[in-house]
Amino acid sequence: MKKTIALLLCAVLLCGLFAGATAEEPDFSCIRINEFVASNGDSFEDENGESPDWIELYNTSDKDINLKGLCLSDGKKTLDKFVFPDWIIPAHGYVIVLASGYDTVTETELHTSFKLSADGERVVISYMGEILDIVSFDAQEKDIAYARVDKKDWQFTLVPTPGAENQFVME
Ligand SMILES: [Ca+2]
Ligand SMILES: [Ca+2]
Repeated sequence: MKKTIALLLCAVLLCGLFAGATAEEPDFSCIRINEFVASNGDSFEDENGESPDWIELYNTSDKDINLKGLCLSDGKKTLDKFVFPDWIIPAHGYVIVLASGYDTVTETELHTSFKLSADGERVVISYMGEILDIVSFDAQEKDIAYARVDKKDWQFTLVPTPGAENQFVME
């Protein structure tokens, strides 16, 4: 009888573990805002041949991450202006989001409902109302990217690198 109870307990515990595993929250702590251009002239052209502002995210981890549910915005007031669909960011790889105002997702492109203001505002990523990364910026010049140097610091660069490692060139 004791053995049966012990087995039952084991079964209940295991079920609990599996239920916990399936309900696991995605871990977006390894996703960073890495670079953006808030006044795009010819630093990036989308599949319509247009030149929307763009935001680059970087995955600092060794794992591919599905960004589904991650939110992107241009301010803290409304965090979920753009919510990622099923979309993989590769391990140590990049995803470009187009701040075009079109609010559409195609096979290859993500377009937000908002644009970035060249006069300055914010880029924010969040999940379930919790801000994961935020960058505030002042006035931006055409085709000059604002790019992350390290965990804390950002710099302007004359060489925008959408989808590739940031480069810092100012002359
Ligand atoms: Ca805006
Ligand atoms: Ca880059």
